[in-house]
Amino acid sequence: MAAMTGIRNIMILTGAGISAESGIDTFRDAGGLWEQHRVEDVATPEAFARDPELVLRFYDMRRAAIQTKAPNAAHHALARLDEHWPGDLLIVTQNVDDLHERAGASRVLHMHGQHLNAWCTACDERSRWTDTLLDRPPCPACGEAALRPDVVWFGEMPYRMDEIYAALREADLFVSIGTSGAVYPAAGLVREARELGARTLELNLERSQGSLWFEETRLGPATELVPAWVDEVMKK
Ligand code: BV8
Repeated sequence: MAAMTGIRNIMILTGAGISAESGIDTFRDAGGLWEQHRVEDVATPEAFARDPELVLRFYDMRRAAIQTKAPNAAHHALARLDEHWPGDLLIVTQNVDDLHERAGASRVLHMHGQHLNAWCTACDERSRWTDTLLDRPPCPACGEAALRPDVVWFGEMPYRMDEIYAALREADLFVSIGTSGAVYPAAGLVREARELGARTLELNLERSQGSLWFEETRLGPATELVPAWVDEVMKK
C-alpha cells in the first residue's frame, strides 16, 4: 500500500479464512460448514426452537474442535502488531474461535460471539464454557437448564455494533482478512470505511464479494500475507 504515512488508527476485520490454516473449517469454501449443514437448520433462533438437540450438537462439535487447534502465523502477526502499535487498533472478528486471543492479541472484539462462552436465556449471564451443552447443564449463575451457545445467529443483532462504528469513524486504515464479504452487517463495513475516508486493504485467498470497495487487494494465504503486511506496517 502506497504511503502508510498519516495512518494512526487501524481497524482489522477477520473472517474464517484467517483460521483456515489452523484447521478450522470455513463456511462457504468447498467442504465448508454450510455444505455439511444448512445454515437455517443450525444457526438461527428458529432452528434452536425447532430442534435444540441438532443445534447444540453442532456447536458442541465445533467448541470441542477449536480446542484442539492452534493459532497460526497470521494470528501471531496480528498479536505482534496489537502489542506494538502506538495508535488505536481494533481487531473485529466474525470468528467464534479464540485463536486471536491465544496468539496474544487483546484488542479483539467478537461481533458474532464466542464458542467458549455459554449464555443463559433465564438470567442473561454469560459463563466461560469449554464443555458440552447438549446435556442441558445448569447455568453456573442461576442453576436453570437454560444455556445456549453465545453466538449471534442469523436474524440476531451482532454484538457491540456501536463500538465498531465508533472505532470505524476514527480509523485511518481498514484492513479485511480472510472473509468472503457475504454476511451483513460485517460485509458493509468496508463501504462505510471508504465513505468515512479511510484507506482500505484486503488480504484474502480470492477476491471477496466486496472487493471493489478496496483500494488494494492482495491475494494469497493469510499465513503469508499477514506477517508480510505487519512487517511493512511496523517498519514505517
Ligand atoms: C442481522 C456466528 C438484523 C454463528 C455468524 C443485508 C443484505 C442481505 C442480507 C442481510 C443484510 N442484512 C442482514 C442480512 C441477513 C444476514 C446475512 O447477512 N445473510 C447473508 C447470508 C446474505 N445477516 C444477519 O442475519 C445478521 N443479523 O442482520 O440482524 C437485526 C437488525 C436489528 C435487530 C435485530 C436483528 C447476523 C449475521 C451473523 C450470523 N452469525 N456466525 C456461527 O459461527 O455458527 S455468520 C458466520 O458466517 C461467520 O461469523 C461469518 O460472518 C460468516 C462466514 O463468512 P466468512 O467468515 O467470510 O467465511 P467464508 O467461509 O464465507 O469465507 C472465507 C473466506 O476466506 C473466503 O473469501 C476465502 O477465499 C478466504 N480464505 C479461505 N482460506 C484462506 C482464506 N483467506 C486467506 N488465507 C486462507 N488460508
